[in-house]
Amino acid sequence: MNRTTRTTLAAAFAGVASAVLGAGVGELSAALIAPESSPFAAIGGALIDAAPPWAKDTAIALFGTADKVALLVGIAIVLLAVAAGAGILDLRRPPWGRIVFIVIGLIGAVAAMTRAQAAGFAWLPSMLAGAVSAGALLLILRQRQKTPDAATGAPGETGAPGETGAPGETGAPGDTSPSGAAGAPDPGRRRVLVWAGSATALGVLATLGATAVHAGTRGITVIREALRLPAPAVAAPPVPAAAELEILGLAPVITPNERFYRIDTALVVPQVDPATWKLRIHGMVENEVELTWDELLALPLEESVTTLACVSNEVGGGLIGNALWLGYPIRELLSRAKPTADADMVLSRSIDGFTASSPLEVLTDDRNAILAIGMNGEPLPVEHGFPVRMVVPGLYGYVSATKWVTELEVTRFDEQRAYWTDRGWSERGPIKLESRIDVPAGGQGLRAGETVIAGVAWQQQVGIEGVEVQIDEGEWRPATLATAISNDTWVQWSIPWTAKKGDHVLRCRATSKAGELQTEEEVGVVPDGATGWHWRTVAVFD
Ligand SMILES: Nc1nc2c(c(=O)[nH]1)N[C@H]1C(S)=C(S)[C@@H](COP(=O)(O)O)O[C@H]1N2
Ligand SMILES: [Mo]
Repeated sequence: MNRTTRTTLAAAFAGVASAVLGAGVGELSAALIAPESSPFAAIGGALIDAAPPWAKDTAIALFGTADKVALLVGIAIVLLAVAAGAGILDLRRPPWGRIVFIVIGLIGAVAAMTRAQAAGFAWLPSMLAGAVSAGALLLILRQRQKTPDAATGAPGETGAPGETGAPGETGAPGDTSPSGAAGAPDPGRRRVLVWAGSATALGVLATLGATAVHAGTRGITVIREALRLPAPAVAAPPVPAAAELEILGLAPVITPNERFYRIDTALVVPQVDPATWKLRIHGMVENEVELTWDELLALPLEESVTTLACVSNEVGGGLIGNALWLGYPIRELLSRAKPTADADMVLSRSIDGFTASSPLEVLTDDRNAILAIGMNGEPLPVEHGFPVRMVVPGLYGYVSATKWVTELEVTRFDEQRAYWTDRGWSERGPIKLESRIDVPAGGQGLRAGETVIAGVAWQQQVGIEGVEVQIDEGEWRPATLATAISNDTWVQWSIPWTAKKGDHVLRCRATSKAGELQTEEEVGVVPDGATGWHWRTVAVFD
């Protein structure tokens, strides 16, 4: 490796080190001021909102519910590559590398300020990150230019005005080393490496500090854990014992909170204090209504079991769960607000700016469309919308299940558009009739002999009449349904199978209580939910 290459690599390292330090300082300051203003969260959040319609789909298909981690890792990789480039740029064309860092800081600041929850100082962490990166790059690259004497002298010397005339400023990397011969040890480069290494270590420390601050100030988690839910005025009937088939590998009929899928656009989970939470019902109403947490808790709350499903759930996918919810009927609140006759939609808005469009009639008919505060006997988990979310049987989550909800605007479909409608998804999202095979697990070998095929089926608000199973090209045979909790929940099903040696294809299809047969036609999740029969192949051994 010749000297120019080594100097270039050292400059790239200087760029990366400066970025790590800047990002660490940015994250730490954000953790101290306001978590939503984290430079990473702000840029990531802006990217999520700006992403083209197919991107969410692809991200979920590739990474599932780890899509956010994947996004952050992606941002980090891109930033590190840009930072390495900035280091080299600053070596060759000072001060352009530093300008790159300042510009990235500005982008982060703008992103942070335009987030829905932006606090007054939202720009600060990103600007700090940009400024610290630029300053660090200047300091690190300067180490190259000091004469050996200056290096052993007072540290304050680095700011000496004479530096502007240093040889390094000419922009020719080969000329910058104070030591002449190629291949000879280069104390300037060594100093660059030492300073860059120290900056990296400091940056990592600051990032760890930010993590520690997050862990230490989990105020909302503490508040949530101290909460006691009021007893329901209307309790749900106990889940019938016959609703749970208890087959290994089959999704339990009630999904435990920690196994419940999570889908949202929030990179940083909104931290909403119930003490300051308020719901505002406004728009095309005769009376604006405001509701505080204490007022909500004082209302007669009702329990209901509802299966929530995501429109991005592929046939056979896991973006669906069933829980016991505790909440208050939205219909009662809307009857207080008195929507005007020409209103046909409610745009629910969460504290982070997400919006969902639900047909007004769905929120005013007699179904269990609720403002939920409890999930499976606990306050809502923070990532599932604490303290208050919506749950509406029969609609996909993206048009109904607003988490961290703070606003219901009564309006019209031809006047307002919701978050996902602007990104290519349908403005209405009734849940489609579907069924899924859980057992036997796909791709897994199976012993020949007596076994069982089992799964779940759902069409909220309608209910499931039956499920049929087909093995290879054989007859469709009716499965046995477990007892359904209600028409708003999925129902388990199973069918015995004498598995013979060889490869087999298993299919299932459901019929609804309205007499509809689940369609075989395979359509993708965009714009309003996937259809098709779920199938899987199994290899049966002796
Ligand atoms: N604030 C907010 N609420 C939201 C979303 C969101 O991105 N932000 N996503 C919706 C979607 S697409 C679904 S499927 C459900 C998922 O709810 P869960 O994460 O509790 O399973 O939340 C809905 N509520
Ligand atoms: Mo969703």
